[in-house]
Amino acid sequence: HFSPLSTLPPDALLGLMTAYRADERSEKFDLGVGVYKDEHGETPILSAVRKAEAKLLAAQTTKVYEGPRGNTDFCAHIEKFVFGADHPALKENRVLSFTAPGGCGALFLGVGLMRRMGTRRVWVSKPTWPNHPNVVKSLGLEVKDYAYARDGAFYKLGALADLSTAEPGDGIILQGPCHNPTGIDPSTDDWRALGRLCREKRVIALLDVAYHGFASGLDKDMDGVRAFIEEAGEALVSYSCSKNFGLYRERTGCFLAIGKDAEGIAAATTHVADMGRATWSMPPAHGAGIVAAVLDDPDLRAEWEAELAAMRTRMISLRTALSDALVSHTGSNLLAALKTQNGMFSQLPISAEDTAKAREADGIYMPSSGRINIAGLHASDIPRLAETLARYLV
Ligand code: PLP
Ligand code: TYF
Repeated sequence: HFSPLSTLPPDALLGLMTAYRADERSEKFDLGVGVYKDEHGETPILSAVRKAEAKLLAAQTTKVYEGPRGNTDFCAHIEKFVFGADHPALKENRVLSFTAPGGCGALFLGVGLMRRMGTRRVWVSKPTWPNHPNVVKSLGLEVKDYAYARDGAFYKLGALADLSTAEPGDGIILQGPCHNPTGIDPSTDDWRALGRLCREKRVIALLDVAYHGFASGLDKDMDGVRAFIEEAGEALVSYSCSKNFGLYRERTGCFLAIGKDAEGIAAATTHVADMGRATWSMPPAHGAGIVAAVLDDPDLRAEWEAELAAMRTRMISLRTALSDALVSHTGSNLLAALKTQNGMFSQLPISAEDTAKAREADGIYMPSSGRINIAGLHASDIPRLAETLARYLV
């Protein structure tokens, strides 16, 4: 009975993770799946998270359902993170927020809501994180792509030219700070231009924020998103706590929307609740409870912010060292752009064929797109890695 199904190719990144673990060579480099690692090559539980979790477990009296929005205290914190604590829309009932199972659960709600609003096509950046087109297609919508990067920087003219052909009612996914896979982010002015375009063309945007705090800092990282919202007047937002709270497997995310009037948001709320009910019924509680416990307690919050800053600083220093080493080996200034990029990822100018060679011959694990996860490196790896990689980049 299952015979009509063809076999799908495995998820490239998850396959790479398994292959890296199975590789018995003593010298190997993991530039694959996007998880943060510390200088010991581990992805530890943040200390603020551990303490909040202990508090939560000690105080918890029941496991009964929280309700369709999940943890509303958590939701209120994420609203402030994204829109800013003083945003008038918060008081005017022009926002909605739901706890979701990870950033991906929130993405699913966002694209699902677009679909219910009549969207048939959704624009994604070229390149983008493969799960964006995956979610769009799984909901039966058509994927369109817009130019995104050129010479290591945001290609504003190309993006705006492609998007000028958008039709009213189309959707677009834009990534918040630390674009996956390029690390290239639009400037605040670029975000404004994108917001104006969406308003003029009546394109509904889903802003995907998965790396809040990994670029420049908690407040600064939202400048672009907030500028976009100011121009566009409305937006959907998917927010992930997987990376910035290190809560990956707890599946902790938030879906938000901001609109022009309370009526529209009230109606949208019923649809988001309906989609949640039809899929997971109620969102998971544990991760959201931890985040709320961290953010509710000034000491834990300060501790988390310091841990987040340490992750960010480490990534920036690895980025700088890798970029300098690659420039000195290749003589190519293109690789200097790595330093201007944000977050865990950058994309190297390498062919898919050479990524396979680098893996087989040199134990360098990266997906065929040439995306590298800089946060997977040790500082001591960089001289050897850069020397080996450079052979493929010149
Ligand atoms: N969006 C982007 C661009 C991502 O890179 C990720 C990464 O993991 C997510 C969303 C959502 O992650 P999760 O569902 O694990 O919270
Ligand atoms: O891009 C990454 O590496 C992370 C983790 O299907 C990830 O976002 C990778 C693949 C996937 C889900 C998450």
